[in-house]
Amino acid sequence: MENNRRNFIKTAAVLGLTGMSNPMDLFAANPELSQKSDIKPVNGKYELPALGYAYQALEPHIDAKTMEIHHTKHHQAYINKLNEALEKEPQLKSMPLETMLRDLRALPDSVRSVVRNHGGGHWNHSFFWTLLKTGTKPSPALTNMLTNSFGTVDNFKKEFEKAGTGLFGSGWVWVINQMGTLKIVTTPNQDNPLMDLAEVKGKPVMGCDVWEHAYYLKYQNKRADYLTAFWNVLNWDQVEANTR
Ligand code: MN3
Repeated sequence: MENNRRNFIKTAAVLGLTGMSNPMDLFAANPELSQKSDIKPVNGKYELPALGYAYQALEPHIDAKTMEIHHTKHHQAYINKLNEALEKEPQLKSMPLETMLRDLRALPDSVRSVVRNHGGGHWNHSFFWTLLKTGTKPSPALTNMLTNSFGTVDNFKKEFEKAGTGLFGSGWVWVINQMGTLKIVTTPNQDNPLMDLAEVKGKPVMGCDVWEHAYYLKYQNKRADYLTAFWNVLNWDQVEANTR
């Protein structure tokens, strides 16, 4: 009984139904998400990871409705398409997603573009959710890294925003770690810097989804405003963890 009640509260919070002022209290870090680099199917199917926070947790910077649709519709759709494609090549189900993305050229023609687009979508969103949290700031160590790479933290932000607004169409802005130096890169669609076909390759330490579905409800066509607001919800602690 007690367990059912707890599960209900948890589910209600995830669905954004409780209206609690601090939904983070209900959640510990989600181990599934922290293992993002080893995303694998469970019983033959990739699954939608829990966010680990409520949809309204990022208000007012990213609104609850956007988060809910982005997670349950967009992210889920990438997973569904990926699962569907892998039915054609079931031997790939034992391979971590990241391994497939790093070597797309080695995949059978029948699934390569689906793994690139929808497998990329699954990896990118699983990574993105872990980067969202209000109330953190760059530690002295991360500030040092950013200063060494971009002059100042403010300049880093400016360059990141410029890359995001300058990206034509749908895609992602990333920060990659190249042997201790951080670098800003962009990718189209659901590509990412892990992929063998990426123009600039590297390990992502952060990324921002600049598809319109990530911001349109609240910001409409104003991608620049979304990118400015993004700094309020960036989990700097996770960014630092990703540099290690
Ligand atoms: Mn998206």
